[in-house]
Amino acid sequence: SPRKFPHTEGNLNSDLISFLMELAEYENIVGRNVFKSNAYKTAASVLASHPKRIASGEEAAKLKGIGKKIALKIDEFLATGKLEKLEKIRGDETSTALKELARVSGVGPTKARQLYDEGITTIEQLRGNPEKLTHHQRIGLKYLEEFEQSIPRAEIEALEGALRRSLSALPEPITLTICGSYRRGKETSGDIDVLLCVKSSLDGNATSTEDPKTAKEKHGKKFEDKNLLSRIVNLLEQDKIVTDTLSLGDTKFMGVCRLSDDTPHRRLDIRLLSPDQFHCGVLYFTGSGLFNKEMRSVALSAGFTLNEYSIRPVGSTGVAGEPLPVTCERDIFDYIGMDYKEPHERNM
Ligand code: DCP
Ligand code: MG
Ligand code: MN
Repeated sequence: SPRKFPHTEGNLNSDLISFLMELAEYENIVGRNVFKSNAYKTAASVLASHPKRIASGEEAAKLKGIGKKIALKIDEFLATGKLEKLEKIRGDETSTALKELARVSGVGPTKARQLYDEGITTIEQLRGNPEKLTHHQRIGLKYLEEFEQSIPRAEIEALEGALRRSLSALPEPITLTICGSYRRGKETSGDIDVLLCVKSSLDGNATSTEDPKTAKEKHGKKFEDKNLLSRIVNLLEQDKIVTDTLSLGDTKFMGVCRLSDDTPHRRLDIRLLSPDQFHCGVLYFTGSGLFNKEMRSVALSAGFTLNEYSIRPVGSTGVAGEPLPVTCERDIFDYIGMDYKEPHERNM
């Protein structure tokens, strides 16, 4: 999602949270070290939900998710009002260029470095060299400023109505759930995450010449109508909701949408799931990313493996078994012995 820094205004530790998020961004884009980046993000999220002002590194280190190295940085910041490491990073031309290039949707740390090595250091230069970019990255460049604007909740509500009206023209019944930060109750979002659920024609309706059981084993749980998602996207294009496609597969769409001519273009993600995958899909797609990471590790400790499609027991041999039946999100929490958390309690 395009916004890199969470809303921290008014938080008691907002100054600490923002330097940690700046370090997280640096480790991700410049350092290309996801582990270090996640450590800073986790520390920032821990402080964001801490009810008191942190007075020392020692006090911070008592919190789960904040280690010694970060505690030392907190001490330095509290004593001097800045961080030597960040001052250097801010003055470094390479870091500045890489971060600038990574503003473009589809340009990750590796692509940014590659462009930089080819002498591209600014967005302006990128605009002059579109041949260096993929289709996704060109669209990202085209809507750069629009994608960086956060989306008010009311706009997503209106879009939800428009999507439902549009989808009602399809012959098959389809359920729509908007997930992501919107479902977690956030007042603004970076993009729109739509989960669609359609009854797979593989259960029951065996019109294919291939034995359904064989087909399922071969392809996993997929839709017989492979064109369903592209039919959906066509419909949304006709109805002037979808304006561009970044990528389109059988079950995943990444693209661009717009509520009206008076609102900015917005990033839209759509996933199409079968009913047996729906609740694991909603859980995953609701996030937050850090919450998912935490929940997956609780699941593993309890002997389960959890992903966006299913929860499966892990046997003593380490081999995952068959997906367990799931009738609601709560079932997944129950399996792994975790207290149920409402979506708005998953904002870590
Ligand atoms: N997700 C995840 N791990 C990732 C990316 C995504 O677990 N690496 C899951 C959790 C996210 C959800 O997908 O909440 C949607 O991803 P987004 O990037 O759209 O993130 P959010 O919707 O949470 O925030 P934003 O408002 O920035 O879009
Ligand atoms: Mg989102
Ligand atoms: Mn998204």
